Amino acid sequence: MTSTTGEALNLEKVIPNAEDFLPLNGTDYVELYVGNAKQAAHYYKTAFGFQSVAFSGLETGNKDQVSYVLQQDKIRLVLTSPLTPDSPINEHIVKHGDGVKVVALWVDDATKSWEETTKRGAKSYMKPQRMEDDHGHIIRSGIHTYGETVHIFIERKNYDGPFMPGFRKWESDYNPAPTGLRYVDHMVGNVGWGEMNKWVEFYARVMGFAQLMSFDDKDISTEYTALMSKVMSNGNGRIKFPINEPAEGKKKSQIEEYIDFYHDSGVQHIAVATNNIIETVIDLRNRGVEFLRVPDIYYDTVLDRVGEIDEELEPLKELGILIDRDDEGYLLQIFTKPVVDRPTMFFEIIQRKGAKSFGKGNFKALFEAIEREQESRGTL
Ligand code: TYF
Ligand code: FE
Repeated sequence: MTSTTGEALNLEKVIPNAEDFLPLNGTDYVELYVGNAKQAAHYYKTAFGFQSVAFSGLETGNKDQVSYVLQQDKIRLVLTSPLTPDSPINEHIVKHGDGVKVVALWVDDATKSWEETTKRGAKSYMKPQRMEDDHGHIIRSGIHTYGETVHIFIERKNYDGPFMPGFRKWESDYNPAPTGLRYVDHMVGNVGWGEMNKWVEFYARVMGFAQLMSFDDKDISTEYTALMSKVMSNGNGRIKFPINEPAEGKKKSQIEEYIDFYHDSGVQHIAVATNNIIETVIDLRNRGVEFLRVPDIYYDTVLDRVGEIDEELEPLKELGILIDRDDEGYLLQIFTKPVVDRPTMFFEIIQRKGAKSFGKGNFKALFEAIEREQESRGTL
């Protein structure tokens, strides 16, 4: 398997005609274990513009846990809280705080997905199981990945309900407008010291992913902190998982800070795509979402680096949106502050205009902005 530094690779050239033993249609849902799912659901509706879709809890006969399902275009979020002291979800929350438990992947055959991955060494989380109701049936199965995070494979070709059996449609009178978020572009995992290659190999061997890019500590370091990152992608490019590990610097890497507070490897950021980042970010800001900011001087030279772009520079500067270019085009991106109590999970808003990369040209300015946040928390 080949890799380059910071350059996008054409996967078809990397694995010509390779048979995909794990065809993936996309991200099915992302499930967070949270302390108060009702309030978290309100936050994702109000602040991010997600729509109410489905519910499971006491009213549907579920006495163990409560889940709210929210959706915005192709992005589906599930927010789950325990209802009893002996639910294992409690332990997850005690250890990690609110965070991503499940990155669910939409497949045509959940049984085959489980068989192909477990026979290549994945640890099973859930054997293939069929669940049915009036709307048909789904089949799901699951495997463990880094930390306590899991992948659940969802086969829903014989199902037309709002989410899956066990859930019913959630009709709410409170429906804030969407903010233009469209699909999950990538989801990033932070893993412990020296563990990046182990998880890169896991995605290659167990799930048939290929490495798109690699960034070493020389690419990703400021005067003070460093990290390393490799981007893994499935064959059709719909699922992209960068994996970060901390690297040695004068001060504490943001990845180490994450691991210190999450007490484990876990999902660091969910990058969501928009077709109009300026409108989306104005909307999100008006709804109270807080973003990281780079110094204004970033905008003095950015066009020398990225060349001509369709957007006016002034609103990008006003909002703190970052710009980068690769061989195929450019991208616009911005990062929220952590959206949970601990300095762990955050969102990236991204608009791609041809570029297939991840914003390498912004890493230094971005990581210096993160250091200022670490400084303010006393964790640098
Ligand atoms: O997903 C990426 O690789 C980019 C860059 O802590 C990035 O969004 C990498 C690490 C990080 C924040 C952003
Ligand atoms: Fe990202």
